[in-house]
Amino acid sequence: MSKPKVLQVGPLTDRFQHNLADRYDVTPLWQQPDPKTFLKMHGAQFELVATSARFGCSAEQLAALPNLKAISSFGVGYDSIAVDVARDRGIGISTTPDVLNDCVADLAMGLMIDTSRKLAASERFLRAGGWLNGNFPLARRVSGKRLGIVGLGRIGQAVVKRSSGFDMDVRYHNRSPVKDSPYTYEASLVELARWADFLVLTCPGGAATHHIVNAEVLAALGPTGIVVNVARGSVIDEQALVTALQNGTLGGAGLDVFEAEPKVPEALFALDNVMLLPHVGSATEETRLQMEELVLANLQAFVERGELLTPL
Ligand code: 8YV
Repeated sequence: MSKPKVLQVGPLTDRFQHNLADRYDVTPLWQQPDPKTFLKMHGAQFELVATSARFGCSAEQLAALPNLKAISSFGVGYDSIAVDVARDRGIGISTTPDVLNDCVADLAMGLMIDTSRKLAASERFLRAGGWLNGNFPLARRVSGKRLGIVGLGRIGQAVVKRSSGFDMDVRYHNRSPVKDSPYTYEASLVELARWADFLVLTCPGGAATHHIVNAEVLAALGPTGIVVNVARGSVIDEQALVTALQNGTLGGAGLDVFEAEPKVPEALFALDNVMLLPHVGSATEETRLQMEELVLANLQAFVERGELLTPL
C-alpha cells in the first residue's frame, strides 16, 4: 500500500523527519528550490500538512492547497497558522498542548528567579574577577511576592502551581474570568501590573494580544517590577520595553521570546537587568520527544479515523 502524502512546511529534528518518512510520503517544502512555485504547481496533491508553531501555514499557502484536510502542528502556539481560513474550509488543525506545560512553566520560574536574584549577572561578575574587588550588589527576594499572570490557561496554571511553593499571592488577567478559579481576576492589565511584582506572560500570541504589554503597563509595573515573557514576542511592545529598561522605569525582564526571532534588539545586550533566552521554553529532550510523538499521533488518528487527537 502506498504511504499517504504529507507536506512538511519547515524542518524539525532528524529523529522526527525519520519517523515521519517511515510512515508517510513526505515532501519537504523548505527544500524545494522555489517553494511558492512548487506549491502552485503541486499543492493539490496534499491532504495533510505537518508544520510547527515556528513555520505555521499561511493563508497564501492554504490557497495553494485546495484539497487540504488536516494540519498537524508541533508546538502549542497557532499564531503562525491562518486559523480562520482553515476553519472556514473545514480543515482540521491540531497542536501539541499539555505535554509542554511543565517545561515552559519551569522556565518561567527560572526567569523569575534569575531576574530577581541576578544569577547570570552575578556569575558574569564572578567570572570577570569582580568578586576579588568586592561583593556583588544586593538583589531582590522572590518568595512571598505578588505574581500577575497574563493568560491563565494551561501554562499559566502550571506557573501558579509552582508559585505556591514560593508563597506568592496570585492574580490574573484574561479576556474574561476563568470559571471556578480561586484567584482574583483583574479586568485591567494596567491595574494588574500596578499590583504585581512579577508580570508573567503565558497568553497566546496573535492579533488579540498584540502589544497589550505597552509603555503604560510597563510603567505601572514600575522600577522594581519584572516582566517575564514565555508567550510570544508580539505580546510586548519591544521598543517600549527597551526604553523602560534603559531608563530604569522597569526593574527587569526575563525574555524567552522576541518580536523578530531570531533577532534580538542589540540594546538589550548591554543591560544587566535582563535575561535573554533563545526561545527554549519547551526545548528539553523529554518534552520535545512528546511533542514529536503527538504530531505523529494526530496524523495517524486523522488518516485512520478522520479525527485529530488534540484539535484546536
Ligand atoms: C515550540 C512554542 O517549540 O509551542 C510553542 O508554541 O513556541 C515552542 O514550544 C516552537 O515554537 C516550535 O516551533
